[in-house]
Order: sequence, then C-alpha cells, then structure tokens
Amino acid sequence: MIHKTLNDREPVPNLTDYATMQASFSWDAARAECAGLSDGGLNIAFEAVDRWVAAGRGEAIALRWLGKNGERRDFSYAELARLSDRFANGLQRLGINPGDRVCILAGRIPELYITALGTLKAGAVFCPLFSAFGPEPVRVRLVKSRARVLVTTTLLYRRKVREQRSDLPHLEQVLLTDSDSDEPGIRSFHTLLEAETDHRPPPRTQPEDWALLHFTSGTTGTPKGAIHVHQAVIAHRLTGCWVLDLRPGDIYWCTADPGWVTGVSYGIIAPLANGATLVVDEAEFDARRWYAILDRERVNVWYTAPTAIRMLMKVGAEALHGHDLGALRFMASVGEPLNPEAVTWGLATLGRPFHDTWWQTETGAIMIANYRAVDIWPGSMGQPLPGIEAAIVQRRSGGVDRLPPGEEGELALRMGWPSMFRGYLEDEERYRQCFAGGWYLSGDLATCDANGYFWFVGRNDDVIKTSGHLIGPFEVENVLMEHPAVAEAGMIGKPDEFAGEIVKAFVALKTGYEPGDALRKELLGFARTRLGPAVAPRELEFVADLPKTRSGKIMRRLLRARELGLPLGDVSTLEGEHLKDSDA
Ligand code: 6R9
Repeated sequence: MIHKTLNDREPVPNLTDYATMQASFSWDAARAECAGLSDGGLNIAFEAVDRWVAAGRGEAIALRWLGKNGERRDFSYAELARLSDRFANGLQRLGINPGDRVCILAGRIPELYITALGTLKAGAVFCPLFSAFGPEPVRVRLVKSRARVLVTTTLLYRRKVREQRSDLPHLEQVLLTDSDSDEPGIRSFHTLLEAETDHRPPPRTQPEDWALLHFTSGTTGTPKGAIHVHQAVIAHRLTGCWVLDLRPGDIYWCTADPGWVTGVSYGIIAPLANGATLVVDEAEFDARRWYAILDRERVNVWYTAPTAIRMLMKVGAEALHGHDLGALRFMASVGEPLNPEAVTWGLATLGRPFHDTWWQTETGAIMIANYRAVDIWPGSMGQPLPGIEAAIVQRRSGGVDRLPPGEEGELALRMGWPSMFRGYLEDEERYRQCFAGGWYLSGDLATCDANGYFWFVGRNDDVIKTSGHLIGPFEVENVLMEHPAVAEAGMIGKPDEFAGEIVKAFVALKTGYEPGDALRKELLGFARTRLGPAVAPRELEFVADLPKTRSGKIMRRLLRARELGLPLGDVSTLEGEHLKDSDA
C-alpha cells in the first residue's frame, strides 16, 4: 500500500476527507458550483469559458497549444470565448439548429477546441472523430450521426471523406481549417469566423439538452453513439476538482486525443470548467519531448494512460535526466488496467505515484478513482466518487444480485448521475440492455475488497482495448471480409507488453487462395488502408476455419483461449465440426 503522508497533502487537496464527503454528498450541491444560465439553463461551453470571463479572469490562459514543429500559441479565456462565439454565429448562419450534429475530424489543432466550444454554445451536438481512423470508420460514423457539418483539414478530407461524399446526403458543409477558398459544399473555417462578430447572447440550452455524441464499440453491430447532455458538466467540473485536484491557474496536461471521450471530458471540459490552463501537444508520444513539456511548461497536474506510462518505463530514467518535474503535484491514469509496477515506478522515478481512475464513454466522467489524499493499493482502480454508488453484481432476470466482497462479477453503478449517457443514437434496445433493477451495468468484470477498493478483472464481452482505444471486433472483421480472398475473419485482443492488447486477426481463406506471407501482408495493408492505423489488426494468422456456435457466431473467446494456451472453458454451444479442429 502507498500511504499518503501529511507532505502529500501540501497544498491542501480539494478533497481532503473522502469518507465525510461521501456521506454528505448531494448532486444539488455539486450543481450549485456551476455558474448556470439565467433561466435555469446550463451549457457546457459557458461553464468552461464564459463564466471565467464574467468573473474577471478573461486574461488567464485557457489553452496553450504546442505545435508539432515547435510553434507555441496561447489562447486566453476571453479569446476562446470570442472565437467560439464567432463559430456559434457561423453555425447559425449556415442554418444549423439546436440538436444538429457537428463532427470534427482533425488532430489536436486549435480549431478543434474552437469547434467544440462553439458547437456547444450553438446548442448543436459535438461529435469528435479520431484523426487516425481510416475512411471506413469515418464514413460509418458520419452516416450514423447524420452530421450536417464536418470540420476537418484539406488532407484528411481528401484522404478520408471526399470519395464517399455521395454516401453522405446529410453532410451539407465541410469546413476546412487550412483553406481560404470556398467551393460548393466546402468552405473555409477561418473565412467563416472572420465574417462573424464576437457578439452573441448567452447560450440557451437546458440541462437535459443533447451536447456530446461519442461513438464507442460493442462486440457486435456498428459503433454505438453514446449521447451526453449539458448537465454532464456538473460531473466534469466536480471530478476535475476532486479527482484531478484542479484549481484555477493550474497548468494541466491531458495526453488523450479528443477523438476519444477522455480527450473531451478531461482534455477540454473539466480543466476549463475548473479555470486551469490546458496544455495541448499536437505531436505524438515521444519520451524526451514529454519530459521536456512537463518540465518547461511547469505542469502541475498530468492525466495520461497506461500504454504511455509503460513506454516511459521502457525508455528508462535517462530520458528524464536534466528535467525538473518539481511543479508536478498530481498524476493520474485511465483507459486500461494500470499495472502495480507502473504505480510504484511513478513514485520511485517521478517522485509521485500514478493514481488510477476508471470510467467509460457511457459514464461520461470518472466514477472510480484513487484520490490525492487517500492511500493507494497499487493495482486497484480505487473507490467510487462521492455521489456514486458502485457494486459488483450478477445479472438475473428482472434485476441484479449484489455480490459480497472478494467475489468476481459485473461492475455496476446506481443510475442517476448527471454525466450518465442518455441513449445510444437510434438504438433504444442496446441502451435498455445496459440497465437492470436501477443499475447501469458496465460490461466490465471486477471485484471489490473489504475496504471498498475496486479491482479490474476483464471485460465480459469481446471488445479490444489497444493503447487505451476501444475497438469493436465486428467493425474490423467486416472490412477484412470485403477482401476477395477472405471467407471468414475473427478478431481478438492479444496481450501486449506495451499496448495492453493488440488487434489480432484470424482469417479463413476462400477456396483457391493459399495462405502465405505475401497474402498476409496484402490483407494487413488492405485493412490498414480502410480502417486506419488506430483500428487495423497488427497480426494476422491463417486458419482452416473459425470456431463458431451452432447459431453461426464466431467464438472469439475460444480463439483467444487458444492463442493464450488457456483452458477452452465451456464449449457446449460450439458447433460440432470445429471442436475437433481445436482439439487437434
Ligand atoms: C475512459 C475510457 C472504457 C473501458 C472500460 C474498461 C477500460 C477504463 C480502466 C479500464 C481497467 C481502468 N478501462 N479505465 N480498465 N482499469 N482504470 O477509457 O472510456 O474508451 O469507453 O473505455 O476501458 O474496460 O469499460 P472507453
């Protein structure tokens, strides 16, 4: 156990007494910490930027952007407020209505942050698409979201959208961040902004109005669009304060990309709603660059992911040499299991432990965490946020049974926190299946010990977490099946020392095709071109055929057990022929 001493409480943590706060918590009190709008309304962007301008902190730096080629640009809260007002005005001029979806496909560029905040001010729904997605995941999400506007760069537009534009009848406007000219259906982002004024009345959104759409993956079917509402900001602000220990003026760095939920909830909203300065690095992971940023920018609070921490561990302490991380007060991690060695490595090498936190796209904000003032059991995800009731349960018809400490079951949360997703877009049935007896069922398997600490065990479905990114096997299999040589394909997450898991494909070929290195390369390349590097399989193995249930579903669990040399478990539903294969 890592015991927190009085030294660790300097300066005094925002959450000093976990037990008392948990006992006395009310969401109404948390809501009262938000500025709110005059008519009982609530708006994420207003809480993130305008409230600070109104409070006289307009000149404080909201966003410090570090370009990949060494550029550096600061945006004050007042400047972000003005630019997002202009973008909101621009959307209105384009005829975008409240509830309409605005997608962004871009790397970590300043325009992304202006788009997010401006969209929210206009009452439209902000939907980020990861820039390392290939054309197919982009198309699927643009279709499903029915986006009317897409903000992107010329390069990403040409590579991933242009050829499919005819499949996207809802997409009226593409706004390019790096072009000055307008043509039919394509406009310049900056020309649009320049044509608008800074003036705009305060937003008019209500707490339950849709604000964010985050696509996430399940075992089957197309990606699910999880919907979040404006009052999610109550949980973003609260967790930013209590879990990340943010306070006005802090320098804060979240390394997650806004193409995923962490990069929006904690890479944009929570830090701004707490008045911090957000450091944004456009470049990809690089150990020396990262240490230099932590040092030079005097980062106080750092939120990152296990894959990155493991890569820093691999690079070794030399990369740290000559850097002073003395400004760092708090370090936290999310997205995949944080191994105990990573927690203690932080303490030994960087002088502070990493604090694991657990949450999901669906929960919108951190639900279980290790806190600055609370002792850590390395390997544990920590304890529920005050205001959140978490339990380990087993589903039964019509409800759930709570399991006693130490028993493995599904991690569940009592419904009713403000950042809980309000639906999967056009998928009422899948949404309903997430709930039973007043609980939200996470799909994660975990245990809870006698001290109330939660421990992650695994997923109870087939989704793959690679470098912290959630990948649905079905989306990958579908694309591989489009190749003329492929009869069947099944994906698994294969354990990997750094990425947690990598996507591995098993492929059965059509008659007339022979397995071999050339075909393997071709198939991996085919998948990479369509899906993009973030989603495509890294390994591919040819098999005679895939194990399937009698109803024809691929048993990925069995593929994974075979890959790992584990016992095959219950194979009673397995189709007869394939059992022989797996025994062979
Ligand atoms: C925020 C985010 C959610 C899934 C979740 C779980 C895994 C997240 C974790 C963790 C072990 C942690 N996960 N945090 N597993 N320890 N601290 O990552 O959202 O992309 O929706 O993924 O990630 O399996 O169910 P999302």
